[in-house]
Amino acid sequence: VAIAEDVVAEIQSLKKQLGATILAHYYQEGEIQELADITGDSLKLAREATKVESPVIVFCGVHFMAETAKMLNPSKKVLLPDMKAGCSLSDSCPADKLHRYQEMLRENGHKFQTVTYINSSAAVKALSDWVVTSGNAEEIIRRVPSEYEILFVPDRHLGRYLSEVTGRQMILWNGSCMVHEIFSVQDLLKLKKQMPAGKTLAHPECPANILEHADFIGGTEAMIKYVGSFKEPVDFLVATEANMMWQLQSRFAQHRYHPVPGITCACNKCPHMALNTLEKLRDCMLHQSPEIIWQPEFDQARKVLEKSLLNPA
Ligand code: CIZ
Repeated sequence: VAIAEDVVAEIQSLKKQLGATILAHYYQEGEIQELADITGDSLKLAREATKVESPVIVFCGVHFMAETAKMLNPSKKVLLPDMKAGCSLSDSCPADKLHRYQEMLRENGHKFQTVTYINSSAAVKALSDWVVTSGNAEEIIRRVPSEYEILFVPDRHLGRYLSEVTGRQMILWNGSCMVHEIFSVQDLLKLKKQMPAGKTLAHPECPANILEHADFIGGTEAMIKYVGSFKEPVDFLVATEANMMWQLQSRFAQHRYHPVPGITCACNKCPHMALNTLEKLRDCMLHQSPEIIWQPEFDQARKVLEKSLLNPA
């Protein structure tokens, strides 16, 4: 405990020294969320990043999120505590493979727009017409003119769900999130039996066999709104990255939160998000590294991000 307190004090002092704003995703450990100036999902954090006036942004999240912050506020130094904090969805869709696939579709006469989940690299965003998050995907898909087919990348589960709720046919990329893909249906059904009045929250990155048992389907900001609508104590069964429960607990302490177990784990956490620790948060400020450096593909990706995230219809 004493060591953690020292690190927290060091982080606070470095933050002042550098003039840093700490942004943290809801999937970070509670001790990191607690230290952040702003917590949020990727949509909220992307929008907040554009408003940061301090010279340094420390992004506690994964690589594509820090990259997005840099693209939307290029004059800032953007630090990420661990450069290896990646994303299985992003890894499933390399830009050269997507480019070849788009060419193949065009050669075969498809007229389509590419709608890309934010969990992707800047190079993939640069090949896209739109970037969506779980928070704005439905709205953006409704903006795609109906004469176009939609190529949705890289999350096939989110794409299937969005296709169902918007009624739009989609060509789906075969990617998935390593966290949301492995919730155990059997364990969820057991929990529901133990708590028949409980409410199940599921993220739309989960496969259909989990979503079909959910009382509420939505991204993390939507989950917060939904949970906040209950005044009396409720048992919530939570099928998203387990650190989300810290955020829910800190806002709505009257409820009880139960993680839906993964197939191989009782509490399903993202190993990439977990690479960021308090010590690495301190060290990245101390050394002003690792830093997100501007890449040539950022210019085009930035245009797609601005059109999609900062200009609501
Ligand atoms: O959009 C995000 O931040 C992710 C990855 C999940 C969510 O729903 O917040």
